[in-house]
Amino acid sequence: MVENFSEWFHEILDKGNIIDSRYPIKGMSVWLPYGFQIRKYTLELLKDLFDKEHEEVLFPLLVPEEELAKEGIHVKGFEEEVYWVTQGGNKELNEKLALRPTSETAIYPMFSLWIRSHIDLPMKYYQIVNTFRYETKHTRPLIRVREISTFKEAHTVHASQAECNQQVEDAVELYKEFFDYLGIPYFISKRPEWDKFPGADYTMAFDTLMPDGKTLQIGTVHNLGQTFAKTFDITFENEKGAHEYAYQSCYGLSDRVIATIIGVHGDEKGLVLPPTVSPNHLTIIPILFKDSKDKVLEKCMQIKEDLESEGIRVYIDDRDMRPGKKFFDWEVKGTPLRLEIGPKDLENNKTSITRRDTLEKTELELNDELTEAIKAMLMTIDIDMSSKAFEKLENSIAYTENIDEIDGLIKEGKVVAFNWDGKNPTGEAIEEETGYDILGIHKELDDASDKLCIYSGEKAKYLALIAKTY
Ligand code: 5CA
Repeated sequence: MVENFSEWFHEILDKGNIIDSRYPIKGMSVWLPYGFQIRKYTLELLKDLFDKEHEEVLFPLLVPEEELAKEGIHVKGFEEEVYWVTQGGNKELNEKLALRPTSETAIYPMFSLWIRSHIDLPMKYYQIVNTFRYETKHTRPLIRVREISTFKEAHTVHASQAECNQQVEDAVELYKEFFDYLGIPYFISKRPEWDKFPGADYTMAFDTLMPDGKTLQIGTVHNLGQTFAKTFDITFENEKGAHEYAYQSCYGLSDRVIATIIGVHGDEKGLVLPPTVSPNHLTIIPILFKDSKDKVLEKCMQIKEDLESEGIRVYIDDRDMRPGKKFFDWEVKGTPLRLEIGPKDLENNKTSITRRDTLEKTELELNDELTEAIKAMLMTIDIDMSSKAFEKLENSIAYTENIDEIDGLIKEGKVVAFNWDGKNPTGEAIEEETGYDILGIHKELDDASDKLCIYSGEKAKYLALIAKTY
């Protein structure tokens, strides 16, 4: 799988009924029913986290050229990626309209109308929409797409820089919680200057490691300071009656979350879904023979009802086909637990359950304790999948003080930690010399530290990470 991650990934998207990327526009795909359900449960999880402190809104897809062009640095960052609508029917439009690549320029003119006083703040909105980016790098389903079909973007406005900085920290915590629920391990780094979001003061990024040894940016939190407020005239009257520009943050996740669930947890047999987002927690495969069919199915229904009353999602696969084929199907689809039950099991009052993550088979009594036993198994799967993934990520970090070792380590599948003086020219020279990307600042070094920058030999300020990235 590691050698052939790309092939494996495409095969899983197809066999797992996740998405069909044969849609006749490059970089755009169709969500299939099973994939759509995984997407749905993932969104539910995120919405639950957002809804505690954010309110959901929905802005239009189109952005007038005038608004998009307002924030100079921002528009420069996106100008080569914007899709334009120039005609309505046969008529040329008076003003070109952009398909949002992200929604700052759609949302902030409205913030300018809505925000008047410190009483209106903080404002914390989010929306889940599709965004469009004419990516010029090699497109890959879910990973680098031209229609991001599930863009979760939050935009917040605050009355002080301190509160805004706190929001950035809170957003990082929120994303940590979200990825923890999914058992997706991450590195958090402060992106280097040259790689921050266009228009932001600074960007905090989450990266995970994919099975091919490349890191994937799976989420970003941006501190926008007052830059956009100045451009879009977002002001408020503070407690002293003076007018001030507001402070803003924004943060986003994309379809990459699903790509990571697939890539991080999957194995050579297919998907391995964390229970939290799996369409079925447990799939029952009845072993059916003509004379005992009704009895077996009746038992299956009873088990299903018992489990569903405890919030466990159950599917009975009673298709008319060989059980072996069904086992194989559900292995590919990564259902966390598979329960088999046939006439013999009914006689012995037993059933066997197989865990997808470890492929371990356990016999259980068909009694009142079955539901509790299954609940406990799901919890164990959740914990085990997560620790396995986090452990793998931690073991992938290698430290070096010799720039010549970076290439070899990355080729072994490592993410490399090194000491950096934090200066832009040094960072860019390191990227140039190694051919890899600096993810950013992993940790600040102690003032008393005597570590030297791997490139300049000057006193190092940070422990930074460098990797082969998507
Ligand atoms: N407005 C901000 C925050 S909402 C923003 O657009 N940030 S971003 O450009 O960094 O995008 C947010 C996240 O979307 C990125 O961290 C990355 O994980 C994901 N992403 C960006 N471009 C693509 C793409 N073409 N395909 C899939 N995911 C993408």
